[in-house]
Amino acid sequence: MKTIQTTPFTDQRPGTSGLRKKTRVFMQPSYLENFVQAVFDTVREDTPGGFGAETLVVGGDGRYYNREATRTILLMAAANGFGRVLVGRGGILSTPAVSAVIRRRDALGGLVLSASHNPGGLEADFGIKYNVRNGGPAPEGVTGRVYEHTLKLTRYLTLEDADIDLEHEGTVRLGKTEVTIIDPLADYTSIMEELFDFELLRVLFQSGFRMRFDAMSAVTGPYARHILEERLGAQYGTVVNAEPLEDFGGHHPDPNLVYAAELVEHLSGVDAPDFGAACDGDGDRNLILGRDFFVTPGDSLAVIAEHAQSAIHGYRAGLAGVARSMPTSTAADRVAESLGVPCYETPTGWKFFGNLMDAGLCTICGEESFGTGSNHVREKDGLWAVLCWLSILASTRLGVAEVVRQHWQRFGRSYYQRHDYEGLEVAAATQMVDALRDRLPALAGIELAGSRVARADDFSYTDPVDGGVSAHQGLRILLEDGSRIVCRLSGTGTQGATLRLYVERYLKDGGEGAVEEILAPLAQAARELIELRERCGTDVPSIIT
Ligand code: G16
Repeated sequence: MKTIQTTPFTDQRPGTSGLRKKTRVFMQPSYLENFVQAVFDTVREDTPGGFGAETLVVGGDGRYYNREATRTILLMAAANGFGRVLVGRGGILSTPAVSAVIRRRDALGGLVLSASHNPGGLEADFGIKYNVRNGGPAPEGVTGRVYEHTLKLTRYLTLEDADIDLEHEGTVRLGKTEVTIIDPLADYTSIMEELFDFELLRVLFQSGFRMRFDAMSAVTGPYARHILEERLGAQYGTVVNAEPLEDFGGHHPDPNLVYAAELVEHLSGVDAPDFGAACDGDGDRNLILGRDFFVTPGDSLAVIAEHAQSAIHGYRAGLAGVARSMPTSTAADRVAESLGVPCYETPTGWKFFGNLMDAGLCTICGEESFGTGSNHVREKDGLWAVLCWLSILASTRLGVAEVVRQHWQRFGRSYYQRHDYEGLEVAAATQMVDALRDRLPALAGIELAGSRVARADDFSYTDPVDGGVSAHQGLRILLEDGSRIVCRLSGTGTQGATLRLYVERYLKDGGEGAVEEILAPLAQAARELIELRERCGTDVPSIIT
């Protein structure tokens, strides 16, 4: 065992979802080690019995530096006295699979190596986050303490280098620690089999139903091939870009209309498959498409909640509640109301759903950032969403567009867009948001986009389970006609600042309006209100989703 002297880095405060930086930043001597040691020091404070009887799970999305980081962590976990470490073969585990393994194997927690939907490679992004015993991302109380530890760290613990074979399943010893290389697919697939009626889905594929799943050269390739093609009998070749690559084939593994353009193109025209889907780098986000039809994440959440009890085996007992992040469209609220269950509004970040689920308050939850999930794990889960949709299509015998149109007919439609302005200068962007925050009290009553501001506030969340307060979670401008503008800075970017402007308008018009037209006045009002051009020199979004 070696004790290595180190000095703190001052930039290791976890963001929306762990620590994300450029890969080269992580590759600096001691950078990864310091953060991991800070996590272990924090977690040890909450583990009075020490780590000797505890299990740690380690896995990542296979991006550049995944393997090296995994080896570093294994040596450190052994030096820090963990009884057992479970690692996905090849260092691979999708983010929902890490959550599944933690829960099923009663682990203390896990380290997830991923920068999610951000590109991978030496010149791209890397990330790490700690998940706690419930399988979900560490709550703010824990990440805040991790940050404090990073600021005062003077040493980290590791072992003499050892040659660890990550490529074959089996168990080796590192000092007193048992390291087991596990099949990355097994625990996750078992959970999917418990939740979904695989026989029903096999019959769907036998009936000639065609789909295309784009794994974006990222971690879901092996999972989707195994479940969709090998277990459910989808035609071989249904899963494309199925080989996880260290640089995701040079692509941006973010499943939206821009970065999954090839899939969108494939789903257009009369010969297109019935159903299209994609997942992101680490497998927690999803994109759902019908033939010439895009399902917004807010609608996807609402439709899954609407059909869960009748169409999905694992939810036949009904839902305890629904939850969505504040900027996510309000479509799910209306479904929850019709089901007679509560709908919780949380800040952005999956970690906020964990407490609700642990307390049995919420079964299904989702976010505008292409994340949907349920209490089967404590992460959002891309393939789970795909299997939900397949189950809904199998049980309703309708197409994707028909399912959504029926939803709009019944509940009305939330026209919704998110406009991202990337690469802004950090100081200018921060001042811009601060300035709007200062003006919020004066906005009530003013005319905006053909309506009047009913209320404007800086969203603050009080966790209904532990009473914890998370303030400054996004500026909300609520109009009298039910429209909303939300504005916040991203907490997952690795370069400059990204402003997210979310616009929503609810209409009970059967849903046939043109989204751009309906939302253009709100989007323009949002840009003007925040003085985007004046303060940041641009008002052209980098991407609209
Ligand atoms: C993470 C979080 C999500 C959040 C998303 C975007 O997703 O887990 O809860 O919605 O980032 O966050 P932001 O708007 O702050 O960039 P992922 O898929 O990147 O882990």
